[in-house]
Amino acid sequence: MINLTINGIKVSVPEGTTILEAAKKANIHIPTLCYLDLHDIKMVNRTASCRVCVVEVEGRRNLAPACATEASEGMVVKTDSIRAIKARRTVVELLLSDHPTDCLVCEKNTQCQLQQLAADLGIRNIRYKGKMSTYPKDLSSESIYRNLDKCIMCRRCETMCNEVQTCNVYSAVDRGFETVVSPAFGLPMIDTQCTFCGQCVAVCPTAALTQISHVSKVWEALSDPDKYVIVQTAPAIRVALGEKFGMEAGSIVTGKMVAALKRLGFKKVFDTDFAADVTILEEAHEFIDRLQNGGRLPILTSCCPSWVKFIEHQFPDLLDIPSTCKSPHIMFGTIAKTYLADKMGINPEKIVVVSIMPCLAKKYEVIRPELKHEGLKNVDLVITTRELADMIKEAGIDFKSLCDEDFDDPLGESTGASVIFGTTGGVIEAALRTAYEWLTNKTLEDVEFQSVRGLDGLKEATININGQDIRIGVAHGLGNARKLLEAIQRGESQYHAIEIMACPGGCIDGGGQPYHFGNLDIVKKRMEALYTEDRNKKIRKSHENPAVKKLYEEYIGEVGGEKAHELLHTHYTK
Ligand code: HC0
Ligand code: SF4
Repeated sequence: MINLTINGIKVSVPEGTTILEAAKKANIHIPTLCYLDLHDIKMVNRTASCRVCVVEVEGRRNLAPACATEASEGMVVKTDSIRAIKARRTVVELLLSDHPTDCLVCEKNTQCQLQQLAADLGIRNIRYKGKMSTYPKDLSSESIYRNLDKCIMCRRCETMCNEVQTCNVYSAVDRGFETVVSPAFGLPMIDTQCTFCGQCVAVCPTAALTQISHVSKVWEALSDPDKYVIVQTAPAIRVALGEKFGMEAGSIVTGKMVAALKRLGFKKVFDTDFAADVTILEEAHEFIDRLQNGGRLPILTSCCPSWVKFIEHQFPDLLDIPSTCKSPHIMFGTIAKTYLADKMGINPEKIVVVSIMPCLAKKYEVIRPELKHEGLKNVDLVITTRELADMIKEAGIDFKSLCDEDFDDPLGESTGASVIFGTTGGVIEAALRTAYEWLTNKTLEDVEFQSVRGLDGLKEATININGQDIRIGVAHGLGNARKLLEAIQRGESQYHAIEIMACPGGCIDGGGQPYHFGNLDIVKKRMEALYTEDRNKKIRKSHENPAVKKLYEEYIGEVGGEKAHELLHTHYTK
């Protein structure tokens, strides 16, 4: 162990510990900006580029960045000396000297870590006046808005994209003041291998990276008397939306969310979970068919659009292995514009389907041409959890005091299996609940598969079905997915089925969720809340959902049949 003194307090830490981590252990706060430690998903951004965390170390002439300086035996550190505080203020003023000061109308207003730091340090004027950068804004995609004038070169996006997601979209280009973090050759995002996972947006401390907002289009649709605007909510929204209204992380706000959506003027409020149950029927059927008829294994889940884009770009030779199922929210859109439209006697052209998603890739997914049905987009508009919170605030709705309301019928009925889609491991757990019963004709008593739960990047389970060991793999985070795909390419994969979600943690930590800036305890609480929702459901297996059974009886016919394929399945392109 190493013994050092920080602000007069003696601290013992293991060798290799930084001053920043040692100070944390002694409950001493050193402000940081570029530094980000997402320990559970093995991402640490320690570029030491911002120098906000500088501290005084006795015997050293220069101040040291606490995030990148290891503690050593007998070290005496001062984090709160006048010299350290003054240097920190200067650093922040220099950062602000070429930063736009349009905070009042900034996308990140009140959520910006630079703004918060300036407030914490009591900065009231900026002594330096710098040249301002004027980069063109990148609005090329449906998902990600890049405004490099607000980039502070923390490089978190680069670490996230290159090391965790292994997509290698960003690197630092140019020199000196002109240096920016950008795709190669300054390409617009739409022309890169970006998967639109939004994880770079989730870690950006300022508004250099944010989402393309579709809020005004939703308001327009809601006020159009010729439109019939319905909404569906993804599993992960209900356990995160409350955070935007000051509620504890992991608060389950399903009923309040439904009530708020009704007040916003949506004609019907439905649940993506209903379609997740449909997905399980189709996916379990496809799995059993491949298993029994010598089809290509492992089968890969296909509900995460960012993951689908990743395999299309990076593993085009493996496009025959993902399930052909559309994602649940796209299935929902198809069902709404066919079955529901018929049932309610509404012209599908008048129906506007809005999805509330924790995800930025869903914004891109809905414009994929192969996901149109009879010339109509399945889903018209996607807004994120953050955008929904903005709308609720804009409408003046007192979210916390709302009384719970129920989803509408028939596309609002769901099971516990579908709600856990929102967390890593949940889709495959839901599929196993159904596949086991279909293959054995026995009741699965214990529906909880603990080994596929939790935040480990790669997880596995083996379940014996009719004497055969079925091996399951789970990966979240695209870097982990890459490992499983490379094993498949080498012919070394032992799995029969694999679930992949692009975002570390799954949708609960999607790029459209409330910002947590590295506090993975929040993600764990959202995860726990989904498992609580599952336990609270009367029905916990997708194939027992009565509204889904009725959909097949009245409209689709056989699971995996011709109509099911026409409506609920898709294909992939290189
Ligand atoms: Fe997900 Fe989904 S679970 S991708 O994570 O499968 O975004 O929450 O809505 O479609 O259901 C996201 C979350 C969804 C879909 C579902 C799947
Ligand atoms: Fe990389 Fe994902 Fe950001 Fe695209 S959205 S640049 S893939 S981290």
